Formats: sequence, structure tokens, C-alpha cells
Amino acid sequence: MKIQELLQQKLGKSVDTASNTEIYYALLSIVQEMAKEKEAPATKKKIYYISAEFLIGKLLSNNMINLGIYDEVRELLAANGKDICEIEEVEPEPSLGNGGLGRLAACFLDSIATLGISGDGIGLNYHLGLFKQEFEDELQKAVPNPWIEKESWLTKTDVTYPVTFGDLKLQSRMYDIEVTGYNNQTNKLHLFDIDSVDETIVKDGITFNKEDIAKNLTLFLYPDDSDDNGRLLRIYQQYFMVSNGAQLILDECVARGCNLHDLADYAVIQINDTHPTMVIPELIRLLVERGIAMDEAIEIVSNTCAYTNHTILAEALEKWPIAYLNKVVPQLVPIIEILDDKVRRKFDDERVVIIDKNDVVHMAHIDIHYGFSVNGVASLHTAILKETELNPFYQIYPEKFNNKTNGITFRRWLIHCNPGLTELLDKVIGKEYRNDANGLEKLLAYKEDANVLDQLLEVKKENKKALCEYLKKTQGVELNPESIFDIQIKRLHEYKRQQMNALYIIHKYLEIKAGKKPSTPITVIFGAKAAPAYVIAKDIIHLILCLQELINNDPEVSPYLKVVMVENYNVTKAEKLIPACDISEQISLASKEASGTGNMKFMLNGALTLGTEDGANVEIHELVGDDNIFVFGASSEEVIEHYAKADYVSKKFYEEDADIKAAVDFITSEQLLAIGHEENLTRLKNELLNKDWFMTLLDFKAYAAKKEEALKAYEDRKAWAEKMVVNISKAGYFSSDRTIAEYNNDIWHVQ
Ligand code: 26Q
Repeated sequence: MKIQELLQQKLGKSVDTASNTEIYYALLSIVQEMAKEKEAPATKKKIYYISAEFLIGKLLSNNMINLGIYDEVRELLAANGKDICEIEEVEPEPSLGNGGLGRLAACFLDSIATLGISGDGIGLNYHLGLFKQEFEDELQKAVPNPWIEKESWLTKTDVTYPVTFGDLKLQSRMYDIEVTGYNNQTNKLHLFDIDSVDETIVKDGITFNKEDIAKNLTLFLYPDDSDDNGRLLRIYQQYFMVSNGAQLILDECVARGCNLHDLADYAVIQINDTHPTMVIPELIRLLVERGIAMDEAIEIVSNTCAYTNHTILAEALEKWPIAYLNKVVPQLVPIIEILDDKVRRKFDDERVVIIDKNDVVHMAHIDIHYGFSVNGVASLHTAILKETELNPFYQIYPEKFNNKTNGITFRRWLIHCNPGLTELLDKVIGKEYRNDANGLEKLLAYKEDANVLDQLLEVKKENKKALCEYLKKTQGVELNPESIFDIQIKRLHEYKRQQMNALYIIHKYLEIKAGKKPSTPITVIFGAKAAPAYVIAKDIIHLILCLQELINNDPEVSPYLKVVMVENYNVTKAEKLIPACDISEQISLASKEASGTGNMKFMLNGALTLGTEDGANVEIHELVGDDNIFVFGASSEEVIEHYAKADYVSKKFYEEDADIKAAVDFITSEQLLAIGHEENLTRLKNELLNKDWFMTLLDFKAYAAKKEEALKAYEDRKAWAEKMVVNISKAGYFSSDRTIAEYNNDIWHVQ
């Protein structure tokens, strides 16, 4: 049946008389039925991608693109006076992730299905998501983000498993979301939940009784772990995820003919950071329960599990006191002790033990000893893991270490979010790049083509206008689409250095006040959520919001400089911001950003990177060359040396440079104190002066100078457009299809 007839049948009325909401739910149902018809055929081996986060974004349009019906539906709706964008707005965005790691998992599911690889995601169904960010009194306020509606992409299944925590026994329930590849098969995202979860226990923002596990288990992603009960809840969640995952995997493999001894021929489990690490002892436990000897069970599991590391930040590497595990998952503790004992017998090296002398369990160490692959997510990151952070392990297991530079799905991050650019590309280089992203290189031939360059600038201008309208409507800010759009969107973290960008804004503000006006106006846009327990991160948001208030309301300054912090930054907002960006801020302290994936999305959409030699920025730099990127700052080697020698003193930079001093002092100026809170602003200033663990002041001057260079370069519109062409042309490498092909060839060997 044609889509038109299907839609009318679902609606029970003609399209032109239906509401946007009715059309959305009708399309949801049609797409789900079409997706189910493409369910992947069973193959012997299957990849299970297990992750605490899946930041999937809205699904309707992407599913329609992947099913090949998007254009038809858009035209059909238009013919009936309906705008597909307004129908997209009806869909709530699933709140199942936080940042890069979760978005990567979502891009990977898309690419796994697109490459026709048999593989499913395994995670949790958080009812209230991460949290929704609201701004109040120039502060971040966290409130629940309920996103599950009666009709949604979730399909309730009758799959349930028993999960035991000490003397608490729970029964799980599995929900599925279909994941359809681009012109290919449908895989699944399995999200586990319990029927007894009770959203009404949440009061006063995101506060709830952390001890009532049957009611709170799947309420929030990353519940506040600043107290013991919060940390215990995290372990409950993690075990619930992996126990369900392990039971599902064993059941499915047995159904496909596995005799458990040969599990590694039927399953490969990719462990996304350490959050799912307990899947290793849990699988061992289940195999032993099913009659396999301990040593063999350990061997089987070690051949089945592979680990991806996403960070070198010590504080983000999970370590759990054995006492916590004893409380929540006593059944795993004897197994973890055996795993530790084996390591201690083999290696006389306290750095590689699993349970350290303080009785703390190092989750990453379990993954490395008892998995067959350890990968980093960008080439610099993997090199640092080998040479520094995980060097003692690299010495033992050099063959396990490998790099898999991250990628992004071009279906969402080009075709869907930037239809103007997509149409231009289709016209200039044909559509083949949609199937093989390397085909974007064809655009290089048009680098000198004035006509193509003009059209490219036109597309960018239209995207900027659309963003202005959106921000006017949603946040009431008035922006100038002729200004330079400089955007930093990512989780709020000191290592990502949003505070350095804020200091630059202050610096610019002071210059304008002193009469030095920029020749092209600048709009600096931020989007970021701070973990509710991360005090300094919230102080940085406060500073940015205070600057926004001060600057945008100053008639002397606002014609030249504006600041906007987008509220509740999420995937949907990223899709509007990225196509409108001129300068992509990727300014982490070198060595600290494992990869970054926003950097890739911006490049693909024709923004130029202003960044440090960190994460995948290094690879972007290599691909586009010196002329098409703005690189500054201390190198990762220099930074690592500063840490080793403990010789970085931020105050020295403050005292020796008048610009730095003026910018830092301004944080507690009369003007800002009149808007913001003394406590927050003073704390942030003191942090920069007395600690500055991520060396903001070290790189500030180089950053400001490089930004001036970028702003100047922008004024030569033709030269800038040529740089855009180079960035878009070279972005093909960052397709997650390439990344997934590498995972499959080197690690998974599925098919
Ligand atoms: C750990 C312990 C205690 C509390 C929280 C956590 C925790 C939670 C979330 C640790 C890490 C995360 C998320 C990490 C993350 O998103 N990492 C990003 O992964 C991307 C995909 O590989 C990279 O591109 C980014 O560079 C990396 O920061």
C-alpha cells in the first residue's frame, strides 16, 4: 500500500484535516510496522553493545530516512498543508543519555544496522532520564525529564528475568526499540526496567528516597552519587543492567545453538566504558551455575568481552569499595576475589590488581585482564593509554590494545539536520556519498568554483537565520544572523574549559568598552548540562548566564557581542545549532578529551574548528591541513609533563599578564556581582587562581590570539568558504560506518 493510503487509513480521516499530533502517532505506527518487517535474520554470531547510555534523539525522521520514505512523506504532508518539522516537534526526545559516550552508542547502533551486522544494544529504560535543565536566577535547576508516553517507540515485551540483590529479589521487564539501518535491516535496542518503579516518589526537583530500590531503580540516569546511598544505587542500576543483559545473551545464544562452552562463537559483548563491567563476573557466575567449571567459565567470558575506554580522567575511572559490592551484589564478590587472586599470582605489580590494598575494586582492571580487546576512541587517546595511563597493562597485553577512532552517523548529522547542505551536495557531487561517506571528497574539485562557494555560504546563512528564529521563539533572545556564530556545546566539565571561552568573552567585552570594536559582530553560543553534584561546573554556568545578562543588555556592547546559553541542551537542539555554526569550539586541555564527536559533526556541517591538539581534533587537523583549522595551546606532551612535575602555577599567569588579570578579576566585578551570586562567582575565581587543575590560564593567551585570527579570517568570505569546502570534503573519515567496519573487522568478526 502507498504511504498516502496507509496514513489515511491510520488516521481514519484525510491528512489535511488531521492535527500534527494525530499525524505523528499515525506515522509512528506506520514506521514501527515497516521496521518490524525488516527484522534482521539470525546469524550465528551477534554483537551486543552494552551501555549505561543511549542518547538516541528523536526517532521519527531518522527512521523514515533509513526506511527510504522521508522525502515521500515530507512531500505528501506538504501537499496537505502540513510541515514535517512541526510534526517532528510533537515527538518527545528520549532522555537516555548524557553526552558523547551515549551519543556514540546511538550512532553505532545506526551503523551496525546499516552495515547489516547482527547486533543489539542493551541498556536501561530511565523513566525520568538524565534531568531537564532550567535556568532560574542565573543558575541551573535540575528537574525530572519524563519522556515516555503511552504510545512511543518502546515496545513492551513479555521477556522478564529474575535479578537478585542480596535479599532483595526483583523481576525485570524488557522493552525494545527498533533500530533500522539506512536501506538495511532492523536490529534492536533492549532496555530493561521494572514494573514497580514509582515516579511519584520524586519531590522538589530531582530528590527522592535513594533506599527504596524497587521504586527508584530506573528513575534516573546517573543519580547523584555524592552520598553512600547514591553510590549504592548506581551499583544496583549497573548490576540490574548487566544481569539482565547476561541472561538475555545466554538465552539467545542457546536458542541459536550455542552449548555455552562455545559462547565466544555466538556472542561478542562490547563494554562501553566501565559502567557495564560487572557483566564479566555476572556471566562467569551464570556459566558456573549452569554447570561449567570456574576456570573454563573465566576463559569463555574473557574470549567474549571487549572493552572501550572513553577517558583518562582519574576521577571518571570507576572504583567501587568492595564493601559496597558486598552490600548490593554479594554473589559477585567471591568471583571478583578469584579474578583478583589470579592476577596477583601472575603479576607482582600493585598497579594492575583488581582489588587494591584499600579493598577498592578497579573496574577497568577487570575489563583489561578479562576481556580480549581494549580500545581507545581516537589515535592520540589510544597512544596515551598505551604510553601513560594504562602502560603497565600495555606491557602485559600489547596485543589487546587497539584504536577505533570515533565516528558519527551522517544520516542524522547531515541528511536530517542539514537538508540545505544535503540538497547542495546532491546537486554538485551526486548522491553516492550517502552510501559511502568518502565520496564527499568529490566536493574538493569545486573548491575554486565561485558558484558553489556562494551557494555554500547561502546555505549557512539560511541555517543561521533558522537558528535565530528558533532561539527567539524558545528563549526570547534576538540574534544577528550576520554575526559570526561561535558555538561550544558539550557536557559542562572543567577539562573542556567552557571557563576559558567565558574569560575570552570578558576580555572582548572589556575591549569593546575601551572602544575597540570588532569589525564583524560575534555571537557566542553555549549549551551544556552540569552534573547536579558538580559545584564548579554549575558555577561556570552561572558565570556564563551572568555574562549573557550583562552583555546582551548593554547597548554599547551588544551590537558587537552577544552571549547565549541554550537551555536544556540535547540532541534535538544540537541538530539546530550545528548546521548554523561558523566556529566550532574544541578547546579541551590537550590529553584530556578522549575523542570528541561534536568536533566531527561541526566539520561535516562546514564549521571551522578552533581547537587544541586533543582527541580527534588531531585527526581533523591532519585531514584538513594547517590552513583549514585554527589550532592553539600546549601539546599533550607538555601538559602531561606539567602534571608529572606538578609545576603549573596558575597564579603566576594571573600576576604576569594584565589581560589575564583583568579578565579573571572581572568575575567578581561590581557589574557581575550586581547580577549574580557572590558565593558562586568568588568560588569560581578562587578555583582559577589557586588551582586551575585544567590549566585554563596556561592556554588563555594562545587561545585569544588564535580566536582573533579566526575572526579575521571569517571576513574574507571566499577564502572562508574554501575552508568550509575542505572541511566538508574531508569529513567522510568520521562516518560511524567506517568506525563500525573497523570494530567488526578487528574485534567482533560478526558475519
Ligand atoms: C563515572 C563514575 C562516577 C560517576 C560518573 C561516571 C561517568 C559518567 C559518564 C563517567 C563518564 C561518563 C561519560 C563519559 C563520556 O561521555 N565520555 C566521552 O565519550 C566520547 C565517546 O567516545 C568521547 O568522544 C569523549 O571525548 C568522552 O569524553
